[in-house]
Amino acid sequence: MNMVDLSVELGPVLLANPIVAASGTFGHGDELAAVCDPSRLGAVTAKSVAPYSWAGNPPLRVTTAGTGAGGMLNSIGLPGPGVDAWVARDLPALEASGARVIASIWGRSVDEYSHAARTLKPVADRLVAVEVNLSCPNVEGRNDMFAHSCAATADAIAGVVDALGGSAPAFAKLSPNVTDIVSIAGSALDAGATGLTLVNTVMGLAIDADTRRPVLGSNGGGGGLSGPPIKPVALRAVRDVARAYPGTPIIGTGGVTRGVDAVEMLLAGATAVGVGTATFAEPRAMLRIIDELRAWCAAQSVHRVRDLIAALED
Ligand code: RRO
Repeated sequence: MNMVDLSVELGPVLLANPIVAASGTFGHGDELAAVCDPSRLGAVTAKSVAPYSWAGNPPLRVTTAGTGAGGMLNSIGLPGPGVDAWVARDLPALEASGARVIASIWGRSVDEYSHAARTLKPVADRLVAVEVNLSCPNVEGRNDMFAHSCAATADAIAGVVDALGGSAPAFAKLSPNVTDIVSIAGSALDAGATGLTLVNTVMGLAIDADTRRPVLGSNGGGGGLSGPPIKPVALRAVRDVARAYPGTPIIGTGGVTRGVDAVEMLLAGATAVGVGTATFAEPRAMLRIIDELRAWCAAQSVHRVRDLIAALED
C-alpha cells in the first residue's frame, strides 16, 4: 500500500497528497491541529480574511440542510481577525503545526482585494497559494458576489495578481450559482489566476415549518449549502472547466467525504481535492480520506495518484 505515490503538482507547488482543508472549515490557524494533524494533509486553506477585522453574522449560523439527505447550510458571514493579524498570529501557528498553507482573502471592493494581497506579499514565499474568495454567499445585503460576473471576477483577480507581483500563485474560488461557470473561470484565468477552486457553496434556504420562519439568522435566512448533496454540482463544474482549460490547476471541492469521492474529483479534472463539511461531523475525516484514497489506488493498481487527474473517459 505504501507504494502508491500520492503527490500532486498544484501549479508550481508539490503537495505530498491531494487532500486540502477547504477554507472556512479548518479555522484561521491551528485551532484543529490537536485533533487532525495538519502536517499529514496536502495543504490547509485558512478561513478567508479581509483587510480589516470583521464580526460575521448573528446566530444561528449553521444548521442541517433539512433535506433528509445530509448536507449543511451556513451563514457564517466571514468573521475574521483581518489580514495583518492573520499574518502575525495565525500563519506562524499553522506553520508550527507543520501545515502547508493556502491563504484566503475576501473584500467588498477591488481595492480591498488588492490591499489584502499586498499585505500577503512579504510572506508569499511561505504560502502554497493565495485563494481569492469571490463567492461567499453570506455577505449582508449582497447577492451580487464577484463570482457572479466575468467582469467583476476579472477585475478582482487582476488587482490581486498585480498586488502579488508574481510572489505567489492566485487561485480564484468560484461560485456554482451561475449560468456558465466555464466563462467565469476563463475570465479569472485571462486576468492572471494560476488556478481555480471549484466550488463554493450553493445558495439555499432552510425553513422551520413549526415557527414558519427561516432557520438561519441573517440575510432572510439564506445560506450556503455544502456536503454530499452538492458533490454532483462540484463534479460537473470541475469536469466542464477542466475540459475547457486543460492543465489548469483546480482544487475540486464539494461533498467529498470518502476516498472514492476524491478519486471521482481527480478523474473529473481536479489536481487537488478540498474537504470541508466532512470535517464538521468528523474532525479527522481528511486523514481517513487520505487512507481510503491510498487503499483505493493500491486495489486498482494505480501507482501514482496524479495519473487519475482528468482521466475521466466519455
Ligand atoms: O463565512 C461564510 O459565511 C462563508 C464563506 Br466566507 C464562504 O466562502 N462560503 C460559505 O458558504 N460561507
